[in-house]
Parts: sequence; structure tokens; C-alpha cells
Amino acid sequence: MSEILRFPEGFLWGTATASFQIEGGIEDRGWSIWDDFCRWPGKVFEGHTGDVADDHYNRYREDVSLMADLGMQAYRFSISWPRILKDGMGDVNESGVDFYDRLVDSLLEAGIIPYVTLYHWDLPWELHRMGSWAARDLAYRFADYTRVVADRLGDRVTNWITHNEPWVVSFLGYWMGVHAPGWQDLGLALQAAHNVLLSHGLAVPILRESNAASRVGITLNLSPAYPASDSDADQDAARRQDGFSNRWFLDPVYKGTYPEDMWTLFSSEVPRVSDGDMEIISAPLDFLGVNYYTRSMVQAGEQGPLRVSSIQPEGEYTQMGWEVYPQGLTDLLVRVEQDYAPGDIYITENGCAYEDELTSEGQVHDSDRTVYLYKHFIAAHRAIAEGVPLKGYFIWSLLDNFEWAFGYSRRFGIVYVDFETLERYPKDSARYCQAVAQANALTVE
Ligand code: IFM
Repeated sequence: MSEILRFPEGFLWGTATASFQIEGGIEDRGWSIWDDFCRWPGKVFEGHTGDVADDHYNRYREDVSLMADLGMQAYRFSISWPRILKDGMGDVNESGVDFYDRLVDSLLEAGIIPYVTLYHWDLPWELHRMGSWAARDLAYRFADYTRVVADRLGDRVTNWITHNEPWVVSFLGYWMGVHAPGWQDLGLALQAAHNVLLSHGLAVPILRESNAASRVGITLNLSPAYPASDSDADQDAARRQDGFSNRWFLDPVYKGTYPEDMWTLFSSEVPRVSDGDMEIISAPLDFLGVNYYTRSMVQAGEQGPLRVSSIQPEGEYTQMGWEVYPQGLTDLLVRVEQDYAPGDIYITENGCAYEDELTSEGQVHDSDRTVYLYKHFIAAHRAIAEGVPLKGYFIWSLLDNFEWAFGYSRRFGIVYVDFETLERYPKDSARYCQAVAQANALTVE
């Protein structure tokens, strides 16, 4: 017996991308920390760069048509800060602004609602030289940049996301050193996280003022942490993991405080917080963007300040080595709603990388991706049934693209990109998403 799961009326289906991952067009933008990082030996798979990427800078019209053809109602993309302000501040790069002007206009003409992220990791190099995100001043530079973008696009863009995944920015970039700028210092990472959050809070009123209809949010990558056993030690480990992955960002944004247990745990490494910062950071928002890919399972360990060690439960894994765990999405959404009541929630990213193969007929039979998405759509529907005000779902990603340290070796797109010819080929999963979006429903077998 099959069952039809209907999503609420007005539920928004879309896809997501990010500037550095798809645009290319390096000649019309300033140098960013990722341009530099790509050139560090051994940091990015086979030295891949974002110089050309998917050449979306030149092919955006084709990409907008693709989305329209797939019945997508919204598109989440990011603005490249160094395309707007080559050095991160100073003179506006008019041709860069013009690119986003044309992109937004094409989307609106196609009936696709733009959801614009202001920062998805491509920090202008000059700002990095001024101390990177560990420098408090960057928060104010971000506010200035926000003002420029809001002035130029705010007449047509009303859905804004300040930052994408501050956890990744600060901890992968400044503590673990596997993302740009490649630093490895916990104290600087925590300071970077604080400055990113401060910049978020400073940007909120600027975006609101740009248009009475503006809706502003932030996107966090969240991952529920489960203990490997019922022991007190493992349960404490899961609490620490949750504090690190989730509460370190959710608490400041929604409660105006850092979680006490984690503050104690990080002890001498905690960030400098000035008077008034937490009020700025906790400015009321219109929505929360949640990026969900997998869960974590941990047990008590000895290593590092967190003293947790990760377990790989039996199960299915994607090419990233991430466990396929749709129940985690339901659990996460229900928990976020219960503990933080953030108002409207969007899944601003969910998707998976698998080894795709383009057939000689130009097809990609990615049933593994289709099944992954199908299971996560069901999980999202279950969360709605449990009272979560989930308003939309953005699939990561529209196109195969530059997957950071993995370069082009991981394909997350529902549209295959031949990186030699830059031809696009909708995969079977794209047709599945099209059917779900068009029906605003899915059939469960
Ligand atoms: O590609 C990234 C994206 O830039 C941010 N969220 C996770 C995706 C997959 O790793």
C-alpha cells in the first residue's frame, strides 16, 4: 500500500549553491582566502581551484532556465564579497554588482524567489591580512559590505541569510586548518566564531532597513549528537559534542549567551566579548536556516578539550563518509523547535555526494541520491507533522561543483556538470525533485 505525503500549501522547494563553488569569473573579482588556499600544496584535491568552477558567472541564464524547468520555486545562492568589493572594502566593483543584478532579474523573470546568503566563505584576501575573522574589525567591515549589497539588491531581494555555517568557518578554518585560511588555534577559532556572530548581528538591522518586506535569517550546520551507550560518560560526551556542534551557535543567536558548560570547558580559550555584543548577536530573526547532512555518534574519550571520540555506526554511508541517517533530521528539527522556537525554519541545505556516471546518452542514473533525498523528504514531513514550522527545503546542490578541500572529486549536484565541457545534464534525482516540487507531495511505498 502506498501513501501520499502532502507538504503544507506554500511550502517552498528550491536548490542551493555558493559563489566560490560555482561562479568562476575570477577576472572580475578580488582574491579570496580560498583562491590562496587552493594554491597551498596538499590542501585541496589535486590543486583544484575556483577559477572557472561551473562558469556560472557566464552561464547563469542557462542555470536559471534549468531551475525553472525543474519546477524549483526558490534559489539560494551566495554573493562573493570580493566580487562586490575587491579588497573587501573601498570602491564598489560595478561589474560585479551588475552580475548579481542580472542574476536576480533573471530569477524573478522566471518566477524563482532569490534567497541570498552574504557570506559563504570567500573572504577577501585583504581582510584576511588585517587579522582574518579573528580580528573584531571584520565584523564592522562585514556590516559595510552588507550595506552595499542591501542598497543595490534590496529593492528586489527580500530573503537574506547573513552567514552560511559559522561552525565550519571558524572550526574547520581556524582550528582544524582543513579549510581556508588553514589556521590551527582553538582560541583564535573561538574568537573568529564570535566575530562572525557579531557581524551577523550587525547586519540584521541593515538588511531590515533596506526593504520593509525583508526577512532575515542565519544558516547553521547542525548535527544531532547521540551517545554510543547509555553510560553517564557517553551521555556527557554527547552533551559536549552537542555543545560544540550546535549550542555554541544556537545559544548566542537565540538566547544571547554562550552555553555555560562549554564556556567552562573551553576555559582560557574563550573569546573576548565586549559589552553589548550578545544583545547585537541575538537580534530577533525571521527564520533559521538548517543545513543537515548526518548525525554524530560519540563516546567518552581522552583527546582534546572535548574529550569525545566518534563512532561509525553500522549503516549506509555517502561518498563523503557521512552516515545516511534521516531520523536525525526529524530529531534535530523537533529539538531546535522545542529548545529555541526560532520561528520559521528552512532546510537551507540537504543532499549527498555519490560517484555518478554519465552515460553515453547523457544520463545519470543516481538512484542512491534519489533514495537519500526521498528518505530525508519523509523525515522533514514527519517533523512538520510533529509541529515544526518548516517552510521550505533547498537541495544541495543545483550543480556539481567545487567541494572545498575535495575539489571537484565529490559531486553533490542534482545536475551533472562535465568539468571539461561545462555541459549540464539533469540527473535522475533532478527529475525526482521536479516531481516532488510540482506535486508538493511524495508517494511513500
Ligand atoms: O558544499 C558544502 C557547502 O558549501 C556547505 N555545506 C555543506 C556542503 C557539502 O559539504
